[in-house]
Amino acid sequence: MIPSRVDSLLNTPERRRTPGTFIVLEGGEGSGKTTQIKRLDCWLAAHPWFQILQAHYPHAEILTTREPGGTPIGQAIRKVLLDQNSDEVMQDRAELLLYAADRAQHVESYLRPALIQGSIVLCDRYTDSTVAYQGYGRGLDLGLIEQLNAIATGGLQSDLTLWLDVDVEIGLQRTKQRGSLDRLEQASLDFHQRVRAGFQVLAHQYPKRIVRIDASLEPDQVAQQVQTVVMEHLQQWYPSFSNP
Ligand code: T5A
Repeated sequence: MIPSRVDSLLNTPERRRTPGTFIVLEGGEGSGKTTQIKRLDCWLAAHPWFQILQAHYPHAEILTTREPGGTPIGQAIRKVLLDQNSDEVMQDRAELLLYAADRAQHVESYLRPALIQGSIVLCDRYTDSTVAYQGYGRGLDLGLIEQLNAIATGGLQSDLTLWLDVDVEIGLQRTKQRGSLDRLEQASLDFHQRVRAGFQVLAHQYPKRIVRIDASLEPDQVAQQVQTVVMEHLQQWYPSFSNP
């Protein structure tokens, strides 16, 4: 079969053209992504491996960001997307396009420049969230989403995606305990079950890029799994930095 233009865009070995490393945390509501990104940031910054990276790339930093809302324009889009008090019902395709607009802005103005200067970028959600939420959750056409993701990212894929997997009801319970729920968190249990099933399909489809993490455990145990997987990958990507 001749690969489509979208296939060739998505298969671009983008990370080979940038010295940095792009790690994404994905998962359903309350899966602990924000908690684990903060921990991973601190752990990497204190790791001797990072000193070696900085010796090679003096401008390299460890940066954390998120979607939606990783840029000032993205923050305005995030407000519209998550507003639970709006009287107007947001249409599914409008929702999809807003996530794509946020991503296009994020990739060009923040992610790509950071990766070019050698940074390690830790991102809370990326393209797989759109497939899981708007594709499997809302039922929008997966081919359309794939095309839109390719346009929004210009082919920039994560080097590694950690899928923090937890039972939907446990995740939602965690978010409820934290306070009021946003527009997406208020969606039905069925919706969130379909989102989880979507992440399962993606992890099965892309076993090299997406690694499942058991996020039902205590935060320390989840962090331990995350660190193990990240270090294994860093050693593969930067073999000359091994055993610092
Ligand atoms: N979305 C996003 C789409 O529909 N399409 C897209 O393309 C994209 C990019 C984003 C929403 O947008 C949707 C998905 C989302 O609905 P958000 O506010 O960024 O909105 O929502 P989340 O990413 O889901 O962020 P949350 O903060 O709700 O969840 P996290 O980050 O996964 O969880 P965290 O770390 O904040 O933890 C939640 C609570 O659980 C506790 C924490 O202390 C906290 O109170 N906790 C644990 N408790 C027990 N055990 C553990 N292991 C725990 N880890 C954390």
